[in-house]
Amino acid sequence: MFPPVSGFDKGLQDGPINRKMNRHRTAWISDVHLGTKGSQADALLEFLRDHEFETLYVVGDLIDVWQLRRGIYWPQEHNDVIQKILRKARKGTRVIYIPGNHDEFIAGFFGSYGGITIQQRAIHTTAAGKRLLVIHGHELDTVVQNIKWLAYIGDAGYQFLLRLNGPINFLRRLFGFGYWSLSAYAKKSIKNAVSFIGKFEEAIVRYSKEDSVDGVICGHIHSPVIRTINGVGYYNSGDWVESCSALVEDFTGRISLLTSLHATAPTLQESTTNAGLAQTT
Ligand SMILES: [Mn+2]
Repeated sequence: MFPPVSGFDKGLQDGPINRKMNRHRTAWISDVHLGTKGSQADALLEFLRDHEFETLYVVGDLIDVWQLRRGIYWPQEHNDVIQKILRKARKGTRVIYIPGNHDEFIAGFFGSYGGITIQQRAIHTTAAGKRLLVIHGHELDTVVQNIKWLAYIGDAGYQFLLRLNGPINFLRRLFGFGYWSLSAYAKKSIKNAVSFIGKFEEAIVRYSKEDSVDGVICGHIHSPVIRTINGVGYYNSGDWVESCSALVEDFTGRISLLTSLHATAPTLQESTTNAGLAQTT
């Protein structure tokens, strides 16, 4: 006779025994940059394993095609992330994929595929009835690059620069330049970084006014935060290169930012009953 193992049935479904499954109405992740050495795919795998969502937004730059063109880097964990997202979609999570600038080839596949929808932007309605615009954020690059001129050229210039964003990057690609990276540019100096993050946040909030939304959710600048700017909610889901962050909405409509979700256990020891308990942070 074997002694009964408590919690065994619960643990069979997904992941190790006693691992706590967190349920959310919605989650947003962005800037995973699969295909680059910096991508913390193992951390994201843990997050996807330990959290369940009714809806998962992938807010751009899941795969870094710009980097892959310089040489293929594609370890197993990067495959596993894709598989895990597809599996969630099969199991009932509604997945909405909004391509960014590093995975813009995905934009050639707008449409619905089973549980996955690929679309340019989304309006998300929270459980509390708030309307939030969801975009990656690279749409604002030309505006932010030329922010100094905007004071002189006003609103018409703003609209013009917005429309220039696509063509400019098309030309850059045609002539073999990489995508102009706002975050890489900003990182050149702390002073630039602070100023550019601020300019980006203001620019995207201004952009969202056209949709008369209560807030905007984006990624792109790898700078996770929730704040209010000019009465509009600004939510940035951050990245899985440095901050390992995600936005989650609970069933009352409250949105929180989870950060530092770095991988806790590189090699899982799924056999011991107490393994899950020791990992509480
Ligand atoms: Mn981006």
